[in-house]
Amino acid sequence: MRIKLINPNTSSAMTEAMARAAREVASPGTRIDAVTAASGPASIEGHYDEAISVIGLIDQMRADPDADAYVIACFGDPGLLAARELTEAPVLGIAEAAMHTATFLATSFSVVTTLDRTRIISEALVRNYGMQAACRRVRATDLPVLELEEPGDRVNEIVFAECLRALDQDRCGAIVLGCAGMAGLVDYLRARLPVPVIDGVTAAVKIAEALVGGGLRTSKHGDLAYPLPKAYSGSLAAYAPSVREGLGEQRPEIHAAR
Ligand code: 5HY
Repeated sequence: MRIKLINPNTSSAMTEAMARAAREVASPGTRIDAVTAASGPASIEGHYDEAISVIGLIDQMRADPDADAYVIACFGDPGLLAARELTEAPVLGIAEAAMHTATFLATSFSVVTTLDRTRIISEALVRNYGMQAACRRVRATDLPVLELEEPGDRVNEIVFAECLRALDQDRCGAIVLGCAGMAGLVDYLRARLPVPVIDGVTAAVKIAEALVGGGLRTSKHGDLAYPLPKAYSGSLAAYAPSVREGLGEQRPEIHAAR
């Protein structure tokens, strides 16, 4: 199977680190196609960055409509439900994937993320995903996302220290890493922490394999049905959902409007 791993920020160094982590856990028959958004923010550190990043994400999906599954490799899960509307292939967001994975391994977890404003956004995701009962706390390290591009000793130690505080103060049973750029820190942290450390990129890849392997597809009933065909105007006209015919029903396709 082929999993399309899309980094919605424009850091190719971060994409390469995520691709390495994803390939390490992928099953022998799985190909990871990792791509970086061609347009959008250098890093995603707020609601505005997230909103704008969705265009670069959609561009990458439209450029490759036949992947077996898609992974949105940003902890804010930007555009997750929009992306699910566009395809029947499973689409995984790394925050959702990581939080669910944590609940299979522990009764509680804490998230360790980057900036304080990201902490607030992650807390909203916790509520959105119904994870309040399991998530003890979301913790910020005050590390900007791009400092994780080439993590060195300083970054490792800052994240590790916050994980230790989570174990000590939150009494959590697992740690969820709250940034795609932390995928490369997993081995360092797992070697030093007595609890499961969950990185969303690898969690999402393994869940994608399970869903595809189990023959499961994204629902096309209700709100995840294909977007309704209609005109879009101005600079976004090319993103208008259109209709492809001939499959027994008329349905918009992610590649139809290219
Ligand atoms: C991420 N930002 O995973 C997020 C998370 C964060 O560019 N990739 C980003 O720390 O805000």
